[in-house]
Formats: sequence, C-alpha cells, structure tokens
Amino acid sequence: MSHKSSLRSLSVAAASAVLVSLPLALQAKAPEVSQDVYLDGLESPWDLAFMPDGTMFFTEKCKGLSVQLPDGTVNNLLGMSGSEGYAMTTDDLFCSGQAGMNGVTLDPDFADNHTIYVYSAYRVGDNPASNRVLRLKVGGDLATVSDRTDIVKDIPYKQAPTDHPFGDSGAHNGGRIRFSPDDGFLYVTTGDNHNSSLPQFGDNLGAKVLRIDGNGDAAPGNADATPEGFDPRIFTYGHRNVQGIAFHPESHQPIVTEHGPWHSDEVNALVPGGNSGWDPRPNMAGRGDCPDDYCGYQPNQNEGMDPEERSAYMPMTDLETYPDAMKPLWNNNGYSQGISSAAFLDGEQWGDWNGRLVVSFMGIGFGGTPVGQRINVIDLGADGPTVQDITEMPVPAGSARFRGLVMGPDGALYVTVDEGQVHRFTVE
Ligand SMILES: [Ca+2]
Repeated sequence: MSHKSSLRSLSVAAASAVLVSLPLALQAKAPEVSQDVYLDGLESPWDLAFMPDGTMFFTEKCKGLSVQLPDGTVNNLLGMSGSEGYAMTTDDLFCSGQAGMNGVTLDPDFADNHTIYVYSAYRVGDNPASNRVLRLKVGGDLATVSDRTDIVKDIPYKQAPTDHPFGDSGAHNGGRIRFSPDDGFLYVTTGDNHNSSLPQFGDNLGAKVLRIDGNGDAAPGNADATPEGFDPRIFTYGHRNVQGIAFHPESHQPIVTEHGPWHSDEVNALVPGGNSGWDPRPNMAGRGDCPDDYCGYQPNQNEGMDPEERSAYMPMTDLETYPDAMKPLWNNNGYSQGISSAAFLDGEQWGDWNGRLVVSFMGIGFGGTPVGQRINVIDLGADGPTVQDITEMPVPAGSARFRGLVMGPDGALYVTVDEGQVHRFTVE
C-alpha cells in the first residue's frame, strides 16, 4: 500500500467516523435550501393563495386583498376601512390587534368559477364586531372583485381589551381557511377570544375548526360526530387559537397548529367531532377564580414561570377532565413560541423532505423561553401520524416573524412574515 493510498484510507475512515457521530436528523439528506425576499413593502401580510401560473393573491391584515400577477404587477382588489388605492373599498371590514383580514384561499374550481374566499373582522357602526368568511368573484382581468357573499357571519371576535397578556381586542382570532383536497369542504380555524365560555360549548363558533361548503352550509356528517346540540358547522372543538391547517398528502387528515399559553404549542391531527381539551374556565379542574373568568394564562399570568408547572395547572389538552380528547402529535417541547402556520412540502426536488410537514414560528421570548423564530420540518411517518423526526429549515437570509406558509405551484415554499415581506424557500 503506497503512502498516498493509506492516507486516503485514513481520511475515508475519518469521514465515516464523523458521519456516524452526527445526529440522525443531519444524516437524512437535507436539500440545499435558498431563501430570498419574493415580495417586499407590504404591511403585515397574513396569507397567500396561488393560481397554477404563479399568480399570487395575498392579504394584508389592515389593508385588504391584493394579487400579484406573474409579470410582477400588483392589483389591489378589496380594501378595508381606511385603505386607499383599491379597486373596491368597504368600511365594514376593519382590523384590531390580531384580527383583520386573515386567511385567503381559492375555490377548488377556481379555473372555472373564479371564486375566492377571505376571513376578516367585520363591524357596522357601533354594533358588536364578528369575524366573517367572505366569498368573492375575481374579474377576468384580475383587477377587480365582485359578487360578495358573506358565507359565515357569526365567528366570535374579542370586543374589548382585558388585562391579559396580548389582551387587546381582536385577540385569539384564528383565521386560516383551506379546502380539503379529499372531501372538498372548506375548513375554517377560529380562536377563543380570551373567553372561557367558547371552547367547550357548541352554541358558538369560537375555538373551533369549522367544516362547511362554499355556501357556508354545514358539511353533512359534522353533527354525527360532535356532541348533541352543537352547531352543525363545527368539525372539532376545545381549541385555544388555531392559525394553521394543512392536509396530510396521503391520508388527507387535517393537521393543525395551535398557539399555547406560555407553554405547549400544539400540532394536532383532527378527527371528526374531536375535542382538543382546552377549557380555561375558572373554578374547575383545581382552579379558583381567574381575571375576567379566563384562566388561560394562570397561574402567575404576567410573570415568567416553569412551563411544566403552568401546564400542570392549565393544560393545553386536559386529559384528566376530557380523557377522550385528541392527544397532540407534538407540543413544541413544552414551549410556546408563537406557532403560526402549517403546510406540507410537495415535490421530488425536496428530496427526503418531500411530503414532510412544515410549521412556522413567529417567536416569543418570555420567562426564559428561547425566542424560537424558525420553520420546523417534521416527518409524520407513512402510517402515523406520529412524529418521527424534526429538523429546521435553513434560513440563509435570516429568520423573521414567520406568519403564513403556502406551497407555490413551482414547488417553492412561500412564507408571509410580519416584517412586511413574502419570503421564498427554493431547492436546487
Ligand atoms: Ca389541545
């Protein structure tokens, strides 16, 4: 053996040793990911919806609905109260705190019917506000919308500020809307409004996931699975604040992301009629009185505290009170870091990541919790769903308050960020 070849053998052996010592997640063939700013100069962009040719509809929370054409032209379609420069402006859509114009999605038959849906806060005069799902028709020139029909009118909205963390009006507002590729129904995610009388009660649409058709009517079958007397539009209940939903590429099971209260962000796999086990009512499950009858941040709601102690007192999924509740697939290692949106990576170019769930985090640093701005890539397995592996999307251009995740027709992952941009993650 020559000196040269023994050196080579040595270096191969050394390389193998290094490979063996790497964590499993790094041994999986992670793709080479690039990140760039696809669209800039926006104001709190929230959600996206694509046509097959790359035409991109987007919402801005306090401005309204717009569309970017493949040549880069942006048309402002539907403006909210106070907006300027839109083809149409309506004063009954408004923003406050977390509420405003949130989710957007295209009808599965958009190519034929040019129909689009948005989720928005709504108020006329001094009347109580609500959240609505609006159905609109997009003009053939992609410069106007018309034929507005409010298909859901009664999603609760937090009317007034309270003395809770993030206690503004409009808090815990849900707002993601997506059609299932399996059953063809529209799924609508809502929040608990800091109101403990919403999650476990079926007489309201707060803290739920709804399943409806394009007219806003209940999907047949909902009521067979939920407790008696529930509003038939309810698919699952007992949630806290669901702001992400995506459908497993093989089983089509809906997977949601749900914000935790200073602990335990959740990823949940929904089953019809399922209870997510969130019940922040006072004077039950070992709790006493709570501010504004909402125990959601107790105990010690404004101070840092061990997340495990919090979880024991005010669980995100109370399996003692509700033994049949849906158990989370993952609870973010007990942390709450602003889990926001969900999507499934799609395309051979993603290599081993093709078909994996991605979930985004806006980041919240509180009481010793790491801020955690990131996008996690989660392997839910073939038969699951169970969490097989979790890794992080590289962010060569830097992290941000990642708000919304949508796969583009080109196979790239598009991400709205609160800093006013749409980021694009591509693979070679
Ligand atoms: Ca739960």
